[in-house]
Amino acid sequence: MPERTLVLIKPDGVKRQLIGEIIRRLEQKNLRIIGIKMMKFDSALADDHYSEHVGKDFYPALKDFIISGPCIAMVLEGRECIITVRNIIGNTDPVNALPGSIRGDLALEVTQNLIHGSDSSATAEKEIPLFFSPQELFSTSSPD
Ligand code: DAT
Ligand code: MG
Repeated sequence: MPERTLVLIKPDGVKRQLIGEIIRRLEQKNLRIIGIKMMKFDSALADDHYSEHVGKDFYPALKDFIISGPCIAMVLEGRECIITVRNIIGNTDPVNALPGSIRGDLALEVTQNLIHGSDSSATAEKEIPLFFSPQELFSTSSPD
C-alpha cells in the first residue's frame, strides 16, 4: 500500500481562501487525496492531535488558534508522501521556509502557518484515525 499522511489546512488557510491554492500544490505533485472534509477542532481533539506539544509555552496560543475556525482535513496517498508533503509545506517557521514551499510563499507567522503534515509514519498512523474512519478513505490501491 502506498504511504499515507494527514494534511490539515489550518483556520488561517480557510479564512484567507487559500484552500484551492494549497490543494493545487499538493495535487500537482501527483499526490492523491483519498479523504477530505471540512471540520472544526474541539478542545479534546486539539489535545490529542497536538499531544506532543501539550504543556509547552506556545501550546495555549496554538490551541486557541487551531480551535478558532474550520479546517480542511485530508488524507493523501503516494510514494514517500510523508517527507514529500513536509518538503512542499516547508519549515515550521515561515521566515525560514524556502520560497517555493507553501509556508515560504504564503505564510509569515509561526502559529498561523497555514498547514499541517504528519512528520513520520508513526505520527501519520496516530493522526489519521483522529479525523477519518476507514470507510471515509478511498485508497488508490483498493477497488473502492
Ligand atoms: P510542524 O507544524 O512543522 O510539524 P511542530 O509539530 O513542531 O511543527 O509544531 C506544531 C505547531 O505548533 C507549528 O505548526 C506551529 C506551532 N509551533 C511550533 N513551535 C513553535 C514555537 N516555538 N513557537 C510558537 N509556535 C510554535
Ligand atoms: Mg508537527
